[in-house]
Amino acid sequence: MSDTIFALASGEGLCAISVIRVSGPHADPALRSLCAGQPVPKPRLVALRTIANPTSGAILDRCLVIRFLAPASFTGENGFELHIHGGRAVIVGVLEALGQCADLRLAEPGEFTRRAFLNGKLDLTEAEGLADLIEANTVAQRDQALALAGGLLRTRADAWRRDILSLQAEVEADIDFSDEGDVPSDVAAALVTRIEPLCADMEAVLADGRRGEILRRGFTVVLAGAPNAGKSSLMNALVRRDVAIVSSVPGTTRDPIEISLDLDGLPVTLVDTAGLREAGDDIEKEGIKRARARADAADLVLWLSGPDEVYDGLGLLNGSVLPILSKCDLLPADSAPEQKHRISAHTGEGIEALLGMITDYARAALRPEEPAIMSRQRHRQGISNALEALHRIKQGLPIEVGAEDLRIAARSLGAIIGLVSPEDVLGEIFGRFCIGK
Ligand SMILES: Nc1nc2c(ncn2[C@@H]2O[C@H](COP(=O)(O)OP(=O)(O)O)[C@@H](O)[C@H]2O)c(=O)[nH]1
Ligand SMILES: [Mg+2]
Repeated sequence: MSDTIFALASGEGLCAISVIRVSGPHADPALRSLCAGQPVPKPRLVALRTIANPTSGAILDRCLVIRFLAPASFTGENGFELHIHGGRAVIVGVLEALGQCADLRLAEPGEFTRRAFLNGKLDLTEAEGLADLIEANTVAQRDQALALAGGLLRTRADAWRRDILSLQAEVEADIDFSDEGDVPSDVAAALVTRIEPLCADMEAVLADGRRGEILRRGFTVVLAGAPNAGKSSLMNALVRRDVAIVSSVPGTTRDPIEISLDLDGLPVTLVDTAGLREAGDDIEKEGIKRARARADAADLVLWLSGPDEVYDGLGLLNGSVLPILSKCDLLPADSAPEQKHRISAHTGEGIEALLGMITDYARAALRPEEPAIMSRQRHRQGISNALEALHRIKQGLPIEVGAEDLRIAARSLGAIIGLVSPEDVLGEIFGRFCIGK
């Protein structure tokens, strides 16, 4: 029998109502001792109850209670929720009282969702979708999390897996009964043709430019250029508040500074870096090294150079680079326009337009109108492993080897949805949840 767990499910800090959830076989006795002398609420109906400490009898709150009976609950176990007043003393009092109830203990991070998974209430991808939903900061992240939590990847992976399992059954029957003539003997020959559409389907899903993963972490825009090019000033102008150090001393910004923005529902992370140039002291060298690493990993680099700039490090960078002419207020009004986007952090010229351009780049990379099927490396790995096994079959190995590869492919897809999930994989996934989820 599993432990009965409890936790504060709502956030810390001043709030009107806080939610405490309890799940496990001893939930009902605990509820009875908290609401001593009052009727036990009917399952799934909200009831108003006075909660008291079972040991001291001290009244803790008058609050709403919802009781759940297994299996009709989030975790699939017996449980209840208390919607108490949000004061610190109320929360602490109720948590203490629960701790005094027999066989109850504080939940570990993600333990409620882990139980829901173990009780078959949701699969691993749906659990990950819930974790993403809790962390979603922008509309596009929320939409993707809802799609994952709603079974978008599970449905797809499961359909592939079923197709592969039925092929596997045919192939194994063909191996077992090949002398008896009661199964089609051309199964082996047909196998390669039949896995072809599966391979094509998986390849199409894998060729997504990792947009689901980028959407989860945010589209990263790195501001790069020589020291004094105006990167930190531009960062401040873009976020409209003083977040980065603006200074006329070259090499001031030594550590990358990150700001997360919501641009039209898209998560965008701006990174201000140390200027890229030759040398300086050791600390600056390290800053430049980090700046280079960030620029190489960026989804988009804004390469800044001022009107008087001679150093052009554009060639140093890989990937998408948007060249920017900074400090354009220093140019005479009649100067010939360069083939660069002109901005001035001082006058604000070109800043709105630049935000629009960044948003367009992010939208093109993330394509938020259509939810991504994969949003984690784990998902990509599972599909790639399955695909690799199917590709081996196409090399025309003996049918017994083909049967084993089908088994590997099915198992890799099963791992995505959590049909085969080693303890360390589960620990890794659920350990990242917050306590109370
Ligand atoms: N005239 C003018 N000066 C600027 C502009 N942006 C930055 N500066 C100046 O250029 C110097 C370096 O700016 P900073 O943002 O620290 O550059 P960074 O080293 O690239 O981060 C500072 O003296 C800023 O005041 C601008 O748009 N116009
Ligand atoms: Mg700077």
